[in-house]
Amino acid sequence: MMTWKKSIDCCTWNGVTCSQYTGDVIALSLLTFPVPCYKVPSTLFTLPHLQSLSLAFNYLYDSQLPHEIGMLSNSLSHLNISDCGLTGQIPSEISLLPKLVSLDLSWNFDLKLQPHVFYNLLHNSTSLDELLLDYVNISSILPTYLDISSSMKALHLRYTTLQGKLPDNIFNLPYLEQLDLRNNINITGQLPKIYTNINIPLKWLDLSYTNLSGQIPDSIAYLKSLTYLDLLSINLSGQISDSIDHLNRYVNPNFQAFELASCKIKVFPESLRAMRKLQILDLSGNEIDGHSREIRGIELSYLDLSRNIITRPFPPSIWNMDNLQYLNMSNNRFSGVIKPGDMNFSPSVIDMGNNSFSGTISHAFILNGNQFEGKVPNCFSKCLELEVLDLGNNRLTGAFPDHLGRLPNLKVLVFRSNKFHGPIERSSSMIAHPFPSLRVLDLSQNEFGGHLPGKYFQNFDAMKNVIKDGKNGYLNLYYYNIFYYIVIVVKGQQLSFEKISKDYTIVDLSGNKFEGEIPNERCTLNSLIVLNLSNNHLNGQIPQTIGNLSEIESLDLSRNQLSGKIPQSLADITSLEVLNLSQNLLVGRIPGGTQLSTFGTSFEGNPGLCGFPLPKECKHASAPQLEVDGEDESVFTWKVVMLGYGCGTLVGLLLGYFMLSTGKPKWLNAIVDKIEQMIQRRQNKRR
Ligand SMILES: *[C@@H]1O[C@H](CO)[C@@H](O)[C@H](O)[C@H]1NC(C)=O
Ligand SMILES: *[C@@H]1O[C@H](CO)[C@@H](O)[C@H](O)[C@H]1NC(C)=O
Ligand SMILES: CC(=O)N[C@H]1CO[C@H](CO)[C@@H](O)[C@@H]1O
Repeated sequence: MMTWKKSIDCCTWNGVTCSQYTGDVIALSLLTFPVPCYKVPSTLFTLPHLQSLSLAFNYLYDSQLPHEIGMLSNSLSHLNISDCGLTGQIPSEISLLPKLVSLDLSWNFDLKLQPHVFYNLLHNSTSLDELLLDYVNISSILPTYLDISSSMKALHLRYTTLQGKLPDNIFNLPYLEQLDLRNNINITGQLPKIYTNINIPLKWLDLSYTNLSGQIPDSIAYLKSLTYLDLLSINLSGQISDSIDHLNRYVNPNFQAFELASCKIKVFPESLRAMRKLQILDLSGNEIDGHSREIRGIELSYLDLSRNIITRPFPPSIWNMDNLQYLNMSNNRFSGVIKPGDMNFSPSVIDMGNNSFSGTISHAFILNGNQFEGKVPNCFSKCLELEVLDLGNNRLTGAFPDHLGRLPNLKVLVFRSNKFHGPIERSSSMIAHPFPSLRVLDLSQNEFGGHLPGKYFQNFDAMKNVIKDGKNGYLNLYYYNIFYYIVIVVKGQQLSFEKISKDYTIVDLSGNKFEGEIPNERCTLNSLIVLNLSNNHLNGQIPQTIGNLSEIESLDLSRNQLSGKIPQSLADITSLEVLNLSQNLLVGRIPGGTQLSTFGTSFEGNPGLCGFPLPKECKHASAPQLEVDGEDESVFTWKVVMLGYGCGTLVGLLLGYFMLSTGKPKWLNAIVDKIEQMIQRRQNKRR
């Protein structure tokens, strides 16, 4: 509302529409408030002629939808408060808005709707033509006979914890065009038979992730308007392929989406060939091992054949699908060579992981876990939208592809376990502001060498000055409804993440050949949470300024040649949960009286170290090193790294990591429970 100044006519404010005739405010669309808003502003309900109110995608911090919504009963026709963090009960006044045409309260994870209000909305709101309640907790039992007003065209009830048998008349609703009951795992029963072939207007049917069983009735072919069918993960038994091919025979050539994942299908349904307008094809998680000839000649924008047992060479016709945005071929046994130039298009997501591809890569996104060889091609530098590049676990060689530094949106870069070599920074080829958005850098298990990449660190703007108030949101690793994962080692465990907090960053340079000192810089890394420099050739002392890492939770410097004594400042970091200094050349007394003594095995393999928790007692002779700490020139400290995270931040990590770690950071406690719920729901949803 910052743009709203009192002096000018309110009808000219952003998002405000006034009636041409009366000058009354009739529509308000507050797509993202410029400032966080803590509740639904009650003044909104005093606009007596308001017809349309949209607050979607604003975060309203746990506020409730007030009863005052009833004050708009004479005017309100469109209400959209989706994805706003609303909580509590939806007031019953919502079903007393006679002019309401469209109601969208979806994606508010803690919102509840009482069953009687739900039935009123379905039955008595005679103007309502779309009711979108995805993720609202309704918990009511579906009636055997679904009695909805004749105006209703779209009913979206994903993940609403509805229960009971699928109503017998879902194919008998004369006006309903969209029915979405996805992810209501307590809905049981079978797909009802259809006894009439009069025009059934149903275009969109999503019954995925419900507990339906039985077979697809042949009469499903009567759904002549159907263009979107999603029966993903339904426990259908019997001759599923037969039913599909029956549908195949009667197939509506206008089909746009065909999603039959996890349905035990063994062959590509032949009817695909007839679906010339198909956009979305999801046959993932089946038992298909055959040819994919049937998808030739279709212009898909979404193709998921993952988790099958396809052993064929990769179908080249896919490379000619100009509109393809999402391609998931992972977890099959596709073989063959992908040649540079094969892929003439740039999908937002490609996942070809866990196959048996060989050859060089041309253009890709997530290609983790193949056997790609060769260099990272330059064509990536054209992917200006690229946010995540995971080429981990391949056999890529060559120097660090520093042209990636030009990608303005690249946030996650994973090169783990390849055969890259050489220095990361070559002053000759440094671009001015490399990697401005990078937050997660995993170059572990390669053969990179030279000094730690201080210049890069200096430029990682997205890792600096992060205000960790939990409000920065997440980089979601999903596209459409599909989630993919980034696998990273955190606190010694390999974890997979589907969502990355924008607050956190991680740098894992372990298992390389980096050499030289960890230089000193008098900056603060006060937000760093995870840093892994283990298994390199770093030498010199652990700098006194390490104490500036006041929030670090996981620090692994093991298996280097670090010398000198452990600085007291390290011992003073209270946030440390994992510390590993083993296999170095450290000497002297382990600072006592602090939590360092709880890191039992973190000091092993440093013959010169003594004192608790090591069994070796300290002799007085080992005291002299004490004087070495200080700020004089000879002390090696954190220059590179500090420079890098530049007075700002190398911050910790990902949501999953917080969920799995026992000690949640204090500032996160307030929101973590809610996020856990969300994740749980999403995980269930994925299931
Ligand atoms: C650091 O990296 C090494 C090698 O990649 C790994 O084994 C170790 O578990 C990591 N340390 C932590 C604390 O995550
Ligand atoms: C510390 O690192 C060493 C070598 O990398 C490893 O063997 C050991 O298990 C690690 N110890 C702890 C406590 O993580
Ligand atoms: C900003 C900050 O905390 N800087 C500290 C970094 O560490 C050195 C040495 O311990 C301190 O002198 C600085 O004050």
